[in-house]
Amino acid sequence: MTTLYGLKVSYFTGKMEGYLRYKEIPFTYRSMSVEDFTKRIPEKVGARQMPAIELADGRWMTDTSPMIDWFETHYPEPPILPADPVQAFLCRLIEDYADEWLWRPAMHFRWSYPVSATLLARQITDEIAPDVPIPGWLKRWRTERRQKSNFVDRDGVTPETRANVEGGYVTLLKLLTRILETRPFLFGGRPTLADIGLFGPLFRHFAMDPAPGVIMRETAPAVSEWVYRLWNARASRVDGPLVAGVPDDLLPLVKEIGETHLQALCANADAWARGDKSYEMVIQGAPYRAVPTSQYRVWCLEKLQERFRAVDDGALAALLGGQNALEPLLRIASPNSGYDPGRIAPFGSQSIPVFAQVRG
Ligand SMILES: N[C@@H](CCC(=O)N[C@@H](CS)C(=O)NCC(=O)O)C(=O)O
Repeated sequence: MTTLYGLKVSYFTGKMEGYLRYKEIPFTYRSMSVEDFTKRIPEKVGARQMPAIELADGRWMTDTSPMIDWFETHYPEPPILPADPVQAFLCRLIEDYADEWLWRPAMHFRWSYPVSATLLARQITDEIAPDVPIPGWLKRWRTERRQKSNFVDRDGVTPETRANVEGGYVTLLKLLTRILETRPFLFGGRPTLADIGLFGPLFRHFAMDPAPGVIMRETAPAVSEWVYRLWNARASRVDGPLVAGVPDDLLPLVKEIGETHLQALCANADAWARGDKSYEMVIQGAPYRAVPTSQYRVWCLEKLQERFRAVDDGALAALLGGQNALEPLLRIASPNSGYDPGRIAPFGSQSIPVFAQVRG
């Protein structure tokens, strides 16, 4: 049996569960213990991160994007990627934006607001560390401090960027509401990788956490409905057709990704090439400083460029160009992450986390 290790409040565990449930791939969920997270799983996969999967044959894997690609080769029907290569590329782009760019607002809304932080510190420690013999208040204090300092304070959230960090979430809700008013999922009648990618931040953080949750329920109920529609979707009964082509209502999302995530990927890849541990960037006018450089995110840009070049369709370049997203996608001539040269991800014991500098 496939065993998924994670936590019930975790961004990427939620993404993986959403995928496995929709595809009706049998699996058992196990809460990750502190021992799993800090020792057992890093020994198996390399990265200290969740989720991780142990297959029935004893092999381990991590990293949701390559894991989903691997499952797609074993459970191909119905495919999570559209047959239309332009739509498929947009799914990859939206997934990457959801995985990497929305991480910061998701962590900010969770850890900067006491109403969220208090609840989440309790939920996390109750699940990951029920038997650790130190007082509960100390476990919760340590968890809150670890998460806030690594993923908010040391990830560029400051008084100067806070409005941009929060505004990105509000913009996303507006853009998704327009799309979901006309169809159940981003590309039509069934989920694609675009929905699964967005599910990471939107389910376990933005819908479930108190501070962003109230914003979603009050201002974007169509998005709340989509979150739970996807959680309940099963391939054997949710099998509506996808739309033809790329509907106009998806274009503002591509533009938003070009202004935010792709700019950040370029700034990060430049810093990596210079050997800098952190970098500055201006996103939609907001000055982000001391953002930690991520080798993993250089790999993200490398993969996106590779996938773009594989499409070989002028229509895709025209679509991205029309939203100012082509230039940042291709700005860095050859991002060279040096990660996964043997193309063995999601397997192997050398996988890397998104941030190498996490403390605690
Ligand atoms: N690229 C990975 C990212 C996984 C990830 O970063 N997971 C978070 C929790 S949702 C984590 O374990 N972070 C490491 C930490 O907290 O130290 C994936 O797609 O699975």
